[in-house]
Amino acid sequence: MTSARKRILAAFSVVIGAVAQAAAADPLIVNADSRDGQSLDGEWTYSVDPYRDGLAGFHGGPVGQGYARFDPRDVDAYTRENPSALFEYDMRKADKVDLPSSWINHAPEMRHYQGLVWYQKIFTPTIKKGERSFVRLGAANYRSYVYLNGTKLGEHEGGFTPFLFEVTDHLKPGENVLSVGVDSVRDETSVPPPVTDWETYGGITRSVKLIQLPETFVDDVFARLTDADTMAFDVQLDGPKAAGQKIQVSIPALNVSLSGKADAEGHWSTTTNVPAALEKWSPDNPSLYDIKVQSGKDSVEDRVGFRTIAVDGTDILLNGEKIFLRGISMHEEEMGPDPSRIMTEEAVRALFTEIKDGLNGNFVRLAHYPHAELTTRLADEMGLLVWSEIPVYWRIDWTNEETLDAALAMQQENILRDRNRASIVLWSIGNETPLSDARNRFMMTLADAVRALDPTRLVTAALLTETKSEDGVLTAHVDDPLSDSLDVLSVNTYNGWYGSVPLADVSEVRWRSDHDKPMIFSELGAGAQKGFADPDLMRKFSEDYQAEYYRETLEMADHVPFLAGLSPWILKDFRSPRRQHPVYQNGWNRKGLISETGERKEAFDVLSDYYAGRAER
Ligand code: GCB
Repeated sequence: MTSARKRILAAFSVVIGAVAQAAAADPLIVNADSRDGQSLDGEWTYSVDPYRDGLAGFHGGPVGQGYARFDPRDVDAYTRENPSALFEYDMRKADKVDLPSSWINHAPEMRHYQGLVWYQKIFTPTIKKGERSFVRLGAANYRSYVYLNGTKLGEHEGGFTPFLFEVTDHLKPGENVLSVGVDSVRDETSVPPPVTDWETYGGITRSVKLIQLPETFVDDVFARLTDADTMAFDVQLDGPKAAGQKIQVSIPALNVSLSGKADAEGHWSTTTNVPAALEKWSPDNPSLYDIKVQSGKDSVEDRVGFRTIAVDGTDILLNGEKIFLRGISMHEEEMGPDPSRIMTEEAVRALFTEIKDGLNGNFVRLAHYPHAELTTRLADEMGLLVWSEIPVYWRIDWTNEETLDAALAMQQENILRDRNRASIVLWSIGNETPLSDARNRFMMTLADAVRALDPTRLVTAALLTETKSEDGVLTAHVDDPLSDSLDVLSVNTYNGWYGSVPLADVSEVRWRSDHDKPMIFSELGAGAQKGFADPDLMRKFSEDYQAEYYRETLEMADHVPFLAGLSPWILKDFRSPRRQHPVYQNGWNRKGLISETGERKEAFDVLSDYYAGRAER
């Protein structure tokens, strides 16, 4: 376990006012995008290192000088002065690329590369005396090794959450060299494991930023409703003057202005009555408020919505009222023939508009890992309820403590990044995990950790069920032992596509649950290649089959009394290396309701009409 990870996990034991704080961990820098500093996006150079020579010598000893791609030296200038020196790389002369972006589109030969790639960025910072500086990476997939001017800052495991290092003492005036080795290869102990059903997208896939802050700064803010009448704020300061420093929270549009003092740990919690003027956030009225938290020389601003989410028996209640989640699942992949996970605002807006306006949806499942911060911010702004998930997927190494640590760390990084997003209503702790005692223990630990960090949202996981004949009726029984630890039961169901239930029988399947809890169909779906019409034979992969599958399955959904929503699989065809049918797939999972370029398939209208009807009920 890295020392950074140990510090992160230590944070779980620091519980103040029932909400775990990031106090004991490295600084978090909430709402980092809004902070002063310098973008390190744009031009970088890169060099592949398939034998990982930049991590160790070939006999296992220290890295040889000739292979140390994290070394900031100008190799060309050095060899002019030292003609006998041997270097087998030169980062300054290496190919240039624009980051953030997965490397799969850097060059044709990178398309299927899995392994270590070194990146280098040369930049000149503006150093302000007395300020602290941090290098923050929004995400790099999967394991990162970060160096500044040849000094190792640290490592990070996990492809979808932000991490940062303080560089106050490492920056120098003039040219600085940031080097990042990113290794996309995962092993059996990783989260997710090596086998998934999506493209790995190795590389630095989210923005890199040099953040500059006063010596003592506002590190974390958690603003939310704890019940219909109470607005609560937790603020965490970081720095030598944190203890006892004054803190002010204001929301001008609501006339909220609160102040207090940080305790010895730099923490302050406060509550106030919900102002009468508050318009609660909902998909129909996604009202956001400017909030400012000021302390000493620092202030941080955000736009935050306030709402409650709860369950009552088999219902989900948003702001106290029953809501049916009209959703769809989505991978983090932009539309177009050749995506490389560049999630610009335009790219996310295009996908969300298809959900909101095209499908009449109010909900999106961001599968199967934390998506970009920009994405959850746009969900806040556009009015989509969000399911946010960590990649505890399929065959996890349940008995391995380090695997559990990795999952806990990812979950913490995700929740602390996003717990001010009103759109997020469900934290999912995993997807389709095979039953065992070890799995139950692992997942229950995750559920407890979610509640310690954020007791204001619902915990769920996508579960598996079997459909069997009971007294001559096809019956699916929700009996996963994890159910007791979840607020909302979610089930992936593919009768009519996978398994032996014929499509014509799907609408007859009955659902039975041992729990008085809401259930969501977190997945259902069938593949179709856009343009393949087959009305007579109705073969799989035809648009006709997919549309019929939706009609049958939605009819089944209508007979489930405890169903509180759906997020069918999936909005858009997405890249998946395990899908290689040469006629229909060619590396794409075809269960999208739109093709990879955004063309709607027949089933799109089936779901859109169904949701229009559901919205009326
Ligand atoms: C599932 C998985 C999802 C797959 C999907 C499929 O159950 O959760 O990741 O992509 O099925 O298409 O088979």
